[in-house]
Amino acid sequence: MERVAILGVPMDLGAGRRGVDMGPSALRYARLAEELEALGLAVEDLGDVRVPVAETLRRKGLRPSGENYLEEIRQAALELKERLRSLPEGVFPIVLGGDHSLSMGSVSGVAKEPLGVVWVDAHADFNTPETSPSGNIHGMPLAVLCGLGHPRLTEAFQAVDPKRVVLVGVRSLDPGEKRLLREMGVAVYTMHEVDRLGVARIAEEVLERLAGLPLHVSLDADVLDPTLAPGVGTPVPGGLSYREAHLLMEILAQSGRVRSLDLVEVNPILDERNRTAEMMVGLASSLLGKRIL
Ligand code: HAR
Ligand code: MN
Ligand code: MN
Repeated sequence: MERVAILGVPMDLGAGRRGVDMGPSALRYARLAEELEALGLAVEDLGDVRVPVAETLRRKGLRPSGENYLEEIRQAALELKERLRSLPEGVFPIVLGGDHSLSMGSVSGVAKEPLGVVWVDAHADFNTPETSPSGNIHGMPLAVLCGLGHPRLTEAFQAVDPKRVVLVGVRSLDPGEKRLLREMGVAVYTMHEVDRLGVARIAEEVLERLAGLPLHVSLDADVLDPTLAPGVGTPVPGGLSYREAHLLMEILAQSGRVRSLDLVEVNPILDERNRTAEMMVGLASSLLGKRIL
């Protein structure tokens, strides 16, 4: 029986608005563990990584230079990294967010060997302090993982070759991000490609491009169309449909190569009766092998 470890990161310090710190609770309340157990998986919830309470830090962590709460986020992501490093071989970690800055810790934590990263997001999260329009670190983690950004972050979390990263579902990019993505040669399937090619073809291309590598999937709830997933801080119209999102998870699951997963950016304050968390739990089930027939 495959073993799954759940680890929460109740952090919203990387986001521009409050509430994603409650995402891990919402995902647990949406019966993540029970749904996975129903698939025959052995699930253990390891609790949460320690994250400082935002109200104890307000103002203190805000930087005019544009990387808000850098040290606090770094520390939480480092703890996540260490906890993932110490998991026994063969355990499949699911990290619950929390804002997407935690993925600096999750990806670097699982990247003991060369790894392919599938970043499923309306955004590319490829800003640096210089290109970020907001100073919010949740817009920067993929750049950091590829070695770009604040040295305090890249020295701790650089972990992937940009050629082994694929973005899917993107529809909101800042000008500096576009330039950096091109310069680094990151593969980007925007919603334009989703419309033109379809998710099935894209998923096959992703598996081909990352051939032979174990895969980490980082799933940002805002990749979904906001009509399906209203509980996100930065909704962007024109996202993945219910079936597009599930089909992507199903095809990745069938490859047998996915080793770890992030479920991030669920904001229960902005949600409707927890439907965004429920949607994310459904997608996690598909990625871990749930089949229609
Ligand atoms: N690109 C914008 C910024 O850097 C918005 C970043 C977005 N938010 C997320 N991450 N939810 O995917 O400020
Ligand atoms: Mn994101
Ligand atoms: Mn996003």
